[in-house]
Amino acid sequence: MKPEYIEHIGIAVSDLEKAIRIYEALLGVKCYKIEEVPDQKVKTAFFMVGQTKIELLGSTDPEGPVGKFIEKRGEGIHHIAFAVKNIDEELREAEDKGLALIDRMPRKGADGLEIAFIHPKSTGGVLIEICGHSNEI
Ligand code: CMX
Repeated sequence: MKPEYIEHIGIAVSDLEKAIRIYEALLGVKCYKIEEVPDQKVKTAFFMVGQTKIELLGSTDPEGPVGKFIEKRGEGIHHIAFAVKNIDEELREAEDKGLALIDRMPRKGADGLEIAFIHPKSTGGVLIEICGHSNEI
């Protein structure tokens, strides 16, 4: 994979409003966007830290990926997302290298990005997201 930079770090939280207040105090910046992603069963809140975002993930459904994660493992770091130039090429390359793709094709994620996930069982227990490069921020 040829990651350009860490696009965001996703953090699973059980109370999104409370977590927004904590991260605004911690980072000294305001949350710049709150967005629900029905497909992922999450409500997200974003902060900019340099070129990297912190993405707080509140679950909207206990059976969704973040709801199940919090139920099993509690709050905490949920995934690391890398920005790449060509997401289709990166997915093909990751599969050729034996990584377990959750998504064989990119899908629409939060903040206008094309995203795809790689299973934590093939990456040392860390859920990896790859994102189409964004020049917007
Ligand atoms: N990081 C590390 N391990 C994780 C994990 C995560 N984020 N989520 C689940 N796991 C582990 C579980 O602890 C469990 O481990 P054990 O087998 O050792 O108990 C194993 O993976 C299976 O967990 P599960 O609860 O049965 O969950 P599923 O297999 O049904 O799904 C996963 C796991 C990763 C495939 C699913 O969560 C997924 O597809 N994730 C990608 C989508 C996503 O996370 N969306 C939310 C973010 C959206 C956004 O950023 O916009």
